[in-house]
Amino acid sequence: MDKEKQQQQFSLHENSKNEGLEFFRVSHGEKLLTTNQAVGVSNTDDSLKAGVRGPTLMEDFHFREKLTHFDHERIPERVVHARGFGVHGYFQAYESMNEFTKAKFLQDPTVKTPVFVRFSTVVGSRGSADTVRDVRGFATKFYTEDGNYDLVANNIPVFFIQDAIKFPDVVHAIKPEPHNEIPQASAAHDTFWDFVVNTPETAHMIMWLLSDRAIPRSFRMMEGFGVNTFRFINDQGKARFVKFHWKPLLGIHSLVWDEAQKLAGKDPDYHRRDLWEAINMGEYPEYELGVQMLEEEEEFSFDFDILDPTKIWPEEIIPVRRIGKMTLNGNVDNFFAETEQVAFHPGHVVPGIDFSNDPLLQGRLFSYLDTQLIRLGGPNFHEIPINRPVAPIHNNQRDGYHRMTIDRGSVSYSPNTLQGNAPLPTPENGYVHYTEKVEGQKIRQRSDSFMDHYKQATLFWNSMSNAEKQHIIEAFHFEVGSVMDKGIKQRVVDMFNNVDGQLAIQIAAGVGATPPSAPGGTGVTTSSPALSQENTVMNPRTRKVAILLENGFNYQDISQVMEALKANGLQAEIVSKNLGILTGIEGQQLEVGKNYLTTASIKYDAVYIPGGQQSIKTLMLQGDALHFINEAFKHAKTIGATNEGVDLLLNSAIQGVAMAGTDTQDQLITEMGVVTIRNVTDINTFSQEFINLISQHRHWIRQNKKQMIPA
Ligand code: HDE
Repeated sequence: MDKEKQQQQFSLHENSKNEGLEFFRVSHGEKLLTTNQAVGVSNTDDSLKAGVRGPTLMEDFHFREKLTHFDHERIPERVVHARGFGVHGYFQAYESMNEFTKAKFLQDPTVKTPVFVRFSTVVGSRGSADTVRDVRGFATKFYTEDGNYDLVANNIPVFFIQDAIKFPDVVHAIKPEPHNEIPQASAAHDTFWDFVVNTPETAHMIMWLLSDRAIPRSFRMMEGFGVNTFRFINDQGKARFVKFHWKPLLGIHSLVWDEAQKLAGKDPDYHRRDLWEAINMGEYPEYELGVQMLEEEEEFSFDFDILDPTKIWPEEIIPVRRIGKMTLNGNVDNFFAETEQVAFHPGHVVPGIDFSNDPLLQGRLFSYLDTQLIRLGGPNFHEIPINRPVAPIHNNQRDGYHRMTIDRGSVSYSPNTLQGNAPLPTPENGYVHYTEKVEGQKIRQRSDSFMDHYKQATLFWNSMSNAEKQHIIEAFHFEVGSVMDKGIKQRVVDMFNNVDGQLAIQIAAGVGATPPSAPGGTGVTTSSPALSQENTVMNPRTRKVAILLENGFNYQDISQVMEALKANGLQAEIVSKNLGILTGIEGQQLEVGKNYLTTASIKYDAVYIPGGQQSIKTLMLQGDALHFINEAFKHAKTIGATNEGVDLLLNSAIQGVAMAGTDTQDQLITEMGVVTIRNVTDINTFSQEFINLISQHRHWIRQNKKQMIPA
């Protein structure tokens, strides 16, 4: 690397990581084919043979190189979080956090620190589906001027276990069962629930895992949580406990279970495609970085232990302060080079951020480097372009597999006089571990303060809306209903009776177990509004609307709605029986985006049916179109129809559930998230109402009607 390139790489600005990567990027278009030794290749389709029908010759170095490289082009997938998707971006602080931390990237609001984020699922293999019920990983690497800082977070704020020594157990239990490798990417099997009923500390996390949080609508619409307790250290050396949060500006939104399952088949790449497309369109996802801070003296002020990773710090008690914003604005050039090879580690901290004694965090500090040594094949993976800090590296570490750096000179030890003892430690600026006082006997024991496993699970349950509660019960019915062992099912009921009596009764009813005999619950009656998705930001931007259309459509209807959708940042796509061009009543032409084979209602947030007698007549005869509407209704999505379009809804299963009076009246009617209007040319009020309904995400008022809809 020449000096000029080096300089560029080390000056910190929004683009400094990108510039560092530029050095390694290669394009192959309009280039001549060579071997890895840069020798020109004359033919890559026929191996060198002794006679046209004879055996292949060993001396065919091009054949050998091509096959050998291919034979070795897989590396082990991550033991957890194997399936992921990475994107570039930058972070900018809102204000200086100097009072609390000396971390450089949190000092100057004019500085844009480059980041790389990898979202992931935990349980499934690399090729598994995106929309499975699972925790999502949300790992961020900040390339700061003081070195790399990794915030290795999840979208759920608590964890299954309290001590890292149990991590192999929980992962073995939840992964596919070892004898037959079934099921893929799912907790719905005996070994996992066997572990749960034998491990009461999982109760709180299970409530989150079975809630809507575990089936996000988009990576762009979920929170991130550092889970473990860390420390902020300021330049006077004062420490405070801190928990990290990411808050998505689009709000927190989820799929429904039936939709998530169907998407897993129809579009296993649903989440990565959503993120890829949003970034390509310039709709950059944004997340605010939030911190909850506690003074050291407050360590014992709560009825939970602040070091216990199965507990949240309720936001109403310890507020989240939003201290900056991350914008994700760049897709990768190469999935393997960037997303697959990136290596995160909660132990990658910078001065100003330190650890706590959270026993889960302590174990994590060992595990990440250890797993990466084998996954990335040796100790030099920090030299892989995506992992390189933008700040310079100088030390006496040498050699090992895949060493790229050419370290000059004879000195690779310290102390030395030959090089003036360089590279020199810097006591003033270098990382100094917080001088926490610790004393105690060596002991394998859990602290008594970690022993309550149910109170916050009750708090979570209390905080859910009726619809969210219903989803959790249905998730129990699916997950525990998939368990074969009757004893385990019964123990699930008994265990969750400790959380809430009604919950346990309802679980029992769906899984064929006996309702609990003892009264349930913890006595906790409070709730935390921050936990319910019902209280999140409602924003229609980037939502996708399917427009069902055939020849003979009313152009006036569709053009007005499409314009309004575009003006509000929503996406519209025409769906029809066949791809190609459709013609309106007055000859206007529109291109079909998808047919019923290449898409489905589950890939949209809303459905619109414009008027046009002929178009509607054709649609009425299409089972696919009616199914599309029924399914969208069942999944609680916004549905809109104008003029003759209303007749199509009256032909669907919605009729009788949510269409009272629609066939006779002309004015705008909204019922259960279905909006209609007839006999009008100006449908501006309709468009506004339609968008307003879409911004509400889903209409749970239909919750009890969904059984009536055949879809
Ligand atoms: Fe991880 N975790 N983890 N984890 N984790 C890994 O590291 C581990 C935990 C998280 O996109 C592994 O490089 C232990 C909590 C994310 O590359 C491994 C324990 C949280 C990712 C590992 C935990 C996480 C990982 C596997 C309990 C949320 C994906 C591959 C003591 C705060 C990062 C790898 C990426 C990955 C160990 C628990 C988040 C094996 C031992 C809690 C987002 O080292």
